Amino acid sequence: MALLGRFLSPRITKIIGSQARQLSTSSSRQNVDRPQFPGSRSEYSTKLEFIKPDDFKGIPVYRVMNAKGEILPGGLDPKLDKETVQKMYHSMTLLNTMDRILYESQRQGRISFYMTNYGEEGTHIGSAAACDPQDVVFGQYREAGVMMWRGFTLDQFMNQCYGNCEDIGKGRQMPVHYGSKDLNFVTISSTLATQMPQAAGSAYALKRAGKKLCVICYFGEGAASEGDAHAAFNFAATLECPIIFFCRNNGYAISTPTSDQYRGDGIASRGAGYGMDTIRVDGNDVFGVYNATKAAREMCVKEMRPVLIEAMTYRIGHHSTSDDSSTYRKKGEIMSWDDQSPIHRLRNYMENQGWWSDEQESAWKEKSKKKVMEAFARAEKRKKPNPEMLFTDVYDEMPPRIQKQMEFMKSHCTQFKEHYPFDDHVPMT
Ligand SMILES: Cc1ncc(C[n+]2csc(CCOP(=O)(O)OP(=O)(O)O)c2C)c(N)n1
Ligand SMILES: [Mg+2]
Repeated sequence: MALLGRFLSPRITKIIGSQARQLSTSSSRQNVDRPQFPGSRSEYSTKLEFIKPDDFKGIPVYRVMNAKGEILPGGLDPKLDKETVQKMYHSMTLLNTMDRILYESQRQGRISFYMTNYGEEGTHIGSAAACDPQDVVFGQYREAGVMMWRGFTLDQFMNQCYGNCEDIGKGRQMPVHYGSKDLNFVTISSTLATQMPQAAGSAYALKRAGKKLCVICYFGEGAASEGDAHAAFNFAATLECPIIFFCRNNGYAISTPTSDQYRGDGIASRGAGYGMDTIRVDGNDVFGVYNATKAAREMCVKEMRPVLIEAMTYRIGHHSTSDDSSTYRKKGEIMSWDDQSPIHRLRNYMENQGWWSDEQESAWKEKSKKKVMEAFARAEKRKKPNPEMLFTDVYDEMPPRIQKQMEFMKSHCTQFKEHYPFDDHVPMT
């Protein structure tokens, strides 16, 4: 070093000196013999030992309220005001009523398809209430309650399911593929897990734009087996994106129970592997979900990093109207979960507070059913979209080849109009 110093400027000597000191500290670190491999943070061991998943206790399920609607000792009551709690209850029960009517309407052949949300109302409303309305939502398909909380109206739900001319998506999507730019809810794409890398990218964009907002990305435990889920987790973790990955673990991916889906401790156990803070929560405890999401949001927005929430719940309904769950699960199993319904729990809480009574319940039941039936009747009466809508909105200006196809469709349908009953459609131009 002294010899080198004679040939180098004092500044360079100083830099080399500090590097030499660093080297000697790292070699003294080497003396304690810590692994220096890039990509891990651990110690050496001479024990030939495999990590056994069963050696770990399962990840606990965070909850604050029991089935009787009582706040547990040590549990944090978020102390939401009466209006907010009643709004939560109204949304959860209105969602139930809407589900019943739209499910029946599919059975009667009035709409082509439907998916109910029974049993999962607590995950929707608890998480939606804890987010900022400007936070961007990416859903899977079973998150109608989140939209309802944000203000998607019964008419908007019904118009989408009927694919009528008032549908925001202009009747181009299957029922339940909702979306709303106004409500920052990205349109559903039910090809499993496609929303997840998109959500990570969107969170990265929010970060780059310096927004104090986050993305909340919902997905089922079944979708978590898709490659896209892993890509999304890793992108979000390495790029430190403000995103809440919200897993609705409802026990099934159509007919496949969780016992056949994975061998680890649910989805939460994967979070730490990606370097994400993670919590597992009782999805049937709306306040537990609220507290967990609120804390997760704060971490995302303040510290700019992703968080994983696994909300444990149960899918009470069939997967969709294309499924009959009686072929793969017992009625008793469903009944036992019905007793743990997030709706009953919240109602008990409200009654304990003196905020709800049997009279209020029956008045609300009647009122909410009427609201749903009226929206349903309005949606059914509306005309179907103009068939020309099939060709619009992909390009800002319609290219000549698409124009040609549209003209062909119009003349074909006019020539063979007896085969194309367009009377209940908005007329073509
Ligand atoms: C890529 C892809 N594969 C398969 C399907 C068919 N599919 C639709 S929903 C579903 C199960 C998803 O289960 P989960 O993610 O747990 O959500 P849940 O329906 O329970 O809410 C499957 C396999 C699909 N939509 N996309
Ligand atoms: Mg599932």
